[in-house]
Amino acid sequence: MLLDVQFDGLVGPTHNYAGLSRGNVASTTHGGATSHPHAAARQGLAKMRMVHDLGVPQAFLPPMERPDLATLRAEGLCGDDAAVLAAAAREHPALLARACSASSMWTANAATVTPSCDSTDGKVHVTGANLVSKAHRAIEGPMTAKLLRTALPFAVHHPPLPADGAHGDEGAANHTRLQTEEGVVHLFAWGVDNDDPDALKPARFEARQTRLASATIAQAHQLRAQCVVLVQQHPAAIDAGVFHNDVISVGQGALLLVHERAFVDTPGVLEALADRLGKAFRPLVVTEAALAVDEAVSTYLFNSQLLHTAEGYVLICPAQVAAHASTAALVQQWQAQGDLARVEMLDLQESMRNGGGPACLRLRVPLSADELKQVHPGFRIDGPTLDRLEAWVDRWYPRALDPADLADPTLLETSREALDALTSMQDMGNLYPFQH
Ligand code: SUG
Repeated sequence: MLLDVQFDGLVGPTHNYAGLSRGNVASTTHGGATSHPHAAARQGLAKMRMVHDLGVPQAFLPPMERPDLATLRAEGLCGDDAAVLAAAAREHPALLARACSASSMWTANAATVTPSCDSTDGKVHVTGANLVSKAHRAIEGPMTAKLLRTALPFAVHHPPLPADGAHGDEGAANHTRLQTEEGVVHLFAWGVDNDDPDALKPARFEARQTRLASATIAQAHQLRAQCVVLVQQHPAAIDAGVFHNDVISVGQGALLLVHERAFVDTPGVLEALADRLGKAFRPLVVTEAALAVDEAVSTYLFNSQLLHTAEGYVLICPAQVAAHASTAALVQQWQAQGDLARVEMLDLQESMRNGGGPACLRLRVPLSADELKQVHPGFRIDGPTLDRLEAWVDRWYPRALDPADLADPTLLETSREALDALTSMQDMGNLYPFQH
């Protein structure tokens, strides 16, 4: 049996809003606002506790070190850490913002993962995302690789795709694995095809995932051709703020929640999926009349976390879904007709203000029971670990943070002490460059 391990990003002590993600409405709206790292981390941990209590295996990836001094030094800033921070704040504020981004918390973008039962060599395959379309995210690659190699030592780890415009890869945010008794599908959604001059393109915002990146990963992971479905995101949806496909569809097992305007040819996509998955495939299609795409973006209904549990499908929604009449009615209807066993609402406001909902905060790693035993124990979550992590957050995290605080060398020092305490508490070894 396959277990969908949920690897959540643990929010870091310098969680902040820098308005760095053009095309992501929440990020650009909240740039410069005061953030609340302690509340942000506790909200993320509350979600992990809920998932763990539902009987779904939960794990986490520790925060990256931010500010990332290596990014600043690579741009020629020198001197001790305090001098580098001061020079960056004074002369290169945009660079400093990039080096401080909270973005590694959204682990749905960390990688694409294939379970061993779907690859022809019978191995788990992992490709870390290159995230080249955003400068503040492109710096995550090396640390992501280190974390995933440490957490999943038994998997085949592929290097990120080349960091060029042809291979823009955003990880699992554009990838969904569906399964019924009849078949398995890996649905790869891409936004731009540089090899096809006639393919539609968004007019306002750039598409982040290229077709070539999706196709290359499907091949490198040795997915059987009949399992792979490559589809184009609707350019109009990208222009309305659907910067990743997981803002407009979410699937798990036999169930797919999807907006009718998610893809260029949504009926064709559903037909291709039904062909492979058979009668058990259950698409729940939301029409524009029931919910406009921009309402899907503002509520993040489709970024809810869909889990297959012993009691059936459970949907963990951001609180915004309960507060909006149309989305509240939709989830009620899905529950009433028996598609969902349970719906939960969670306050994830601190993440939502940067465009990250419940599904952005987790990377699904489907493993066999035997593989799950080989996950590094320091990354696994259980009740006592959650208690320890909460106490650790309470001890180290600032309650409020303004963008100007990010250049404070004391904040860097305290954050490093916190990360050092985390790796020794979890017996993770020396993960961070500052520990070497
Ligand atoms: O890449 N926001 C992230 C949000 C990622 C959401 N992930 C998924 N949909 N899977 C992004 O746009 C904002 C950072 C800032 O502005 O401070 C940011 O990077």
